Amino acid sequence: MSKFRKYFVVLLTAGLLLTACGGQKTNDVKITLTEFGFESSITDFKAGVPYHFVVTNAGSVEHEIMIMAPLQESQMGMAMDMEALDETALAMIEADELTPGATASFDYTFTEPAPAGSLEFACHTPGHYEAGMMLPITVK
Ligand SMILES: [Cu+2]
Repeated sequence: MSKFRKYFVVLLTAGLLLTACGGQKTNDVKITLTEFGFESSITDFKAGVPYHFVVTNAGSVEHEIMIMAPLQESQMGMAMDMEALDETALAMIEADELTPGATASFDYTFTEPAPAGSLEFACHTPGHYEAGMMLPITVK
């Protein structure tokens, strides 16, 4: 191998490593919960990108956050099975970790695109979703 070739291989390897690291970059998402709504620093996400969600409850009662499909009218109200609901969530932080003033975090990478209307942040503490505690998001 000539000197030039060795140099080229080193450059190529360095380039690949940089590209790999670039792909691993985690994006912080800041979310604030109130009565009754979500504020999020990002609502348009990209599939395959790792996100670090930092969630703060700025309200005065317990809240939770779930990433899931919007509920149908028929699923709302008292008949809702909380455990079945939890299983449909892509990711969540339960209410006991989000007491008033608390901050909790989780990491999540969306695996597939979600067009407008198919995914949202939602709080399913009884009555909150019905009070409007949801925020539509999209994934490209
Ligand atoms: Cu809530």
